[in-house]
Amino acid sequence: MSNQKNEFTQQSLLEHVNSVKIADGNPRARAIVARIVADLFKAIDELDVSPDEFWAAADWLGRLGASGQIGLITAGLGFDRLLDIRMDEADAKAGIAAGTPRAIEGPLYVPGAPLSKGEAVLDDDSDTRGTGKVLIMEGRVLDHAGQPVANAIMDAWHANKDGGYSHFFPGLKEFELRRKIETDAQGNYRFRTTLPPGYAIPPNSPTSELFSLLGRHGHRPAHIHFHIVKEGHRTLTTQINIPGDTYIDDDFAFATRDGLVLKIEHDVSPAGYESLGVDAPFERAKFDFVMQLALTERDTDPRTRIARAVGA
Ligand code: MBD
Ligand code: FE
Repeated sequence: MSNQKNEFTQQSLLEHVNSVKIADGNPRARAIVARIVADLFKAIDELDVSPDEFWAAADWLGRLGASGQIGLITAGLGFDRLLDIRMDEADAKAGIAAGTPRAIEGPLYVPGAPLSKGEAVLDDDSDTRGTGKVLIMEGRVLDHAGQPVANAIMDAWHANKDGGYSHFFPGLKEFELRRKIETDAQGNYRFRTTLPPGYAIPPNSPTSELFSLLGRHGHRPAHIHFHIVKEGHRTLTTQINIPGDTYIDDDFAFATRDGLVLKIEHDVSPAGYESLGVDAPFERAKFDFVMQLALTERDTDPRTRIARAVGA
């Protein structure tokens, strides 16, 4: 009898890849990888993927990782929103009051922004100041029962006039257009900034390469991100959208939500807003954020999504 131990069919190779081991490893990791490998073997066979197609994809993945754009692709292919939908479903099933709709963190949150009490000027050190309309956003942070949350720490961050975020886009200052605001005793916050434009994925990049193959655009409507932390409450990660944007219902990252589009009042008088550096009529939006009750300590984790996942 000839030794056939190292000869495989597609099926026996798959079974071997997914069963071979010298130690238990991590059973959860083994189960997930086994499933993904099985699905990919199947896709390659059913779609008759050629070696050139496979190796072009492998090259693209390598370049994607090196470019730091994995978080753009996860968002653009709907995975970030999928995770939010699943969390919404889990809350509904468990009867947990929803609060302000969650919206994806995105790949561009940076912890450590300068902190101020009650109010902040996001655009005070930014070249973006003066390039667009002034927006003042104000309101309260409330708990699940509608009570004010004092001393909550709110991070707000957004793009500059060119759609670029500090830390990721050349030429911006360290925490430009990123601030932390601590709510006052009544849960109030307010800030001034320059209304941001939308965002577009970088041209000539692994992300734009895939999007052009898919015949898709890489635009997000104008938005501002928030991350709100307070002990006893579930960390709230969300975004608001600026109404009227061309892409308001066509976000490449699927992050926009109907409940998060601001209602903007035009030409508001600057009286009472002098501390925010306004001396002419501006755009104002009132918005209250509602936090969910924390059920576990992990719910209150203040870190970025990646740090939370890998313990950094
Ligand atoms: C962004 O500004 C953003 O918010 C997301 C989710 C993805 C890419 C760029
Ligand atoms: Fe963004």
